[in-house]
Parts: sequence; structure tokens; C-alpha cells
Amino acid sequence: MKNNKSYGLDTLAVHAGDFKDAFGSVVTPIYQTSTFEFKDADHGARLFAGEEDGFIYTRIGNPTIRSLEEKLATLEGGQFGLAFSSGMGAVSTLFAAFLGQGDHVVSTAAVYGPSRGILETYFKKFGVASSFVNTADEREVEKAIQPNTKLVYLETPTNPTIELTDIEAVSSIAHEYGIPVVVDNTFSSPVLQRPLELGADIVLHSLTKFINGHADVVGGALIWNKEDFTPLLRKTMAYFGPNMDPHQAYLVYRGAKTLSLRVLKAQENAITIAKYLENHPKIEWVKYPGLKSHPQYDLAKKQMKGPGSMMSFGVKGGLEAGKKLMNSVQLAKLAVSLGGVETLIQHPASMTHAGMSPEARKQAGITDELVRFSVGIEDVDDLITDLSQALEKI
Ligand code: LCS
Repeated sequence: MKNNKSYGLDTLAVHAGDFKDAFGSVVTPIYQTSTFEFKDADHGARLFAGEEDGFIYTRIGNPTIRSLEEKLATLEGGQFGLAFSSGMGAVSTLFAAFLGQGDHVVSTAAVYGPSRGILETYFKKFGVASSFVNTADEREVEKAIQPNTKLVYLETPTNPTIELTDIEAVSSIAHEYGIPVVVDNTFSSPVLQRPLELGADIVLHSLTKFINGHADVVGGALIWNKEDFTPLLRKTMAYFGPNMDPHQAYLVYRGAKTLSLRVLKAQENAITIAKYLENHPKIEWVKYPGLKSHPQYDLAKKQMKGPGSMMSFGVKGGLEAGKKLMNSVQLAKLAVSLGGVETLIQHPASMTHAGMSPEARKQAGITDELVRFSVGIEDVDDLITDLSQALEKI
């Protein structure tokens, strides 16, 4: 199917990126090849010169990977996409492409730990400065912008504090200064939030999460509209080599076909679970954009089609009580990652965000008692029974 904008998101999730091969294969085949034969020497030269479209070498591009890139770009409402070996492959390529010595980046404080860590360690080593601010307040973004700011990097909702940034408001501020805006859309997926339509310039995904959705592949992606970014991002990826593998692309392509079904079912479960937890006497607080108690409930309604299935909460009794809960659940699995069909629970301060300094965690609002819950697509009654028996043990 050629990407047809008149189709709905579910149709596009199933079909966008498909192409006809010589045998009429209904499913995009896995082109498990590292290199591609040229028709003749001039053909090879034309491909290298970018004068003709085609494939050269899988680190630079591959038909299975391209199919996935087209599907993802279509779902996000973008023109171009690049798939990576991991979400961090996408993050590091993005920063390497846009930031150089003497440059500065403004980022959401509470981003995924390694997305912050790579700026605070490696990019700092290469002479890139960064400011981590509460982007939920767009005035903080404007205050942090410097003459050398080259990128505004947002994550919304944030991992794991579930805070939102107004993408439209921050994009219009950043654009006044000519600065591109990137949104890590991992927690929402294009089913619930489409940052390019809200003014962002680039969308980033850890495909490992909702888009693949089955906790069996690690992957990442960048999606954008501006043609100028294409040679820059492609070249950076081809030089550094964090490209996706064709088999990995095939699995993510397959997973993405059921994206809405999974995201919407998990969200339905999460709405029920968040209300259950909020009313539970052993729970101190719950942070979930679908609850009226979320400070940005109105913003969630404005920029997201739904609150998703990620939440964080604190158990009365703090860290020790939270640990007891994590050790007592039987159906939910105690594991990092998120956005899969299975429900996962984890403790960010000692796991996903342990690499951040205690000061950075404090600034980002990642308190020691915070428990993160990624709701899956199981029967919601079973999940509540599981939480209930675990909470009784505290
Ligand atoms: N962005 C966000 C929002 C993430 O949650 C992650 C991974 C990444 C980027 C990096 O993607 P990866 O390289 O892992 O595909 N988040 C993880 C988490 O919360 N638990 O384990 C990984």
C-alpha cells in the first residue's frame, strides 16, 4: 500500500509500509542480507552518489527496515523515519547529529535515566552543555534557552514521574529562537499523542515498548518532516552504526500492526487500576493523567487522545512498603521496560534511574518510594486481585 493519508490509524498500522515483492508475499519479507548486488559499476556509483534510490549495505538501509520506517513515519504523521538498534541508539544519534562542541541543549529534567546520563557524561566530555528543567512550565524552557542552544529535548509523559509538557506551547517558544524540538513519544505512542501535529520537529521512540509491544525486541526510531534533517540523521546513523537489523525490523513491523488494540485495552485496564489504587487505604498517592488528581489533567485531555497505561504511585510506609508490594505481586512481573502486553512493576530509584545522581533524581521528582506500574492487557480483575493480595501483605 502506498501511504494514503485518507486511511485511519488502525488501517495504516496494519498496512503502511507494505510493498509488493516478486512473489506476492502478504507479509513484508525479511531481507536477511548485509549487502546488495549492483546492476553494474555505474549503478553502484549512482546509489552512492544518492542519484538513484536503492539499497547498498544494511548499515545504511535495507528493504525490511525501510518498510518499518515508512510504517512508523506514517503513524506519526511524518515524512521520514529511521529505525535504530535501540531507543538509546536513536537518542545518541540524535544528539550526535544536532550537538557539537560549544552547543547547549535544554531537556526535560525527568527523562529516561540514560537519555539524561548520556548528556551529563559523554556529551559533556565532548563540550556540549545541558540544562535540565521542569518543562511542564514552559517559562522554564524559555529561561534556560541560551544563544548556543541547538535543541529542546522533551519527554512527555515522563518516565517515571508521569509529568506532561505542553508540546504546542514549548514548540512555539523554541521556534521563536529557531531551535528544533524533539519529543520522546515512547509513553503514548502515536495512538494517543502525535507530537509532529502539535508543532514538534522530531519524534523519538523506544520501539521496545508499545510499538513492538511484546517484550521480545529492543529498538528505536526517529521520525520527522523537514527534508534538511534527512541527510544529517542518515549520515550520523551510517557513521556510528546503531542501525536496526532486518529480523528485528520484521518483528517490530509485526508488533506495530496491533498497536491500537493493545494500547487501548491496556489503557482501559489502567483507568480501572488507577481508580482502585487511588481509593486504597495503603496507597499514599497515584500519578496518572487519567485521574482528576493529576495536576495536568486538563493538558492531558488537550494534547493526548487518552491517558495511556503508565502510572506511578507511592505506598504508605515508603520504600520498604513499596518493596514488599513488588516482592508480593504474583501476576505482575518485577522487571524493567514497559508497554508490553504483560503488566510490569519496578522501582526506578534503584533500577531504571539508578544511574542518575541522587541530586538529579531529587530534581526530577523521582522519590525513593516511587513505584512504576506498566499495565498490560490481562483481565483487569486478575490484576486487581493480584494487587489486592500484595497490598494486604504490607
Ligand atoms: N525513552 C524512554 C522514554 C524510555 O523509557 C527508554 C527505555 C528509552 C528511551 C531507551 O530505549 P531502549 O534503548 O531501552 O529501547 N526505558 C526503559 C525503562 O523504563 N525500563 O527499561 C528500559
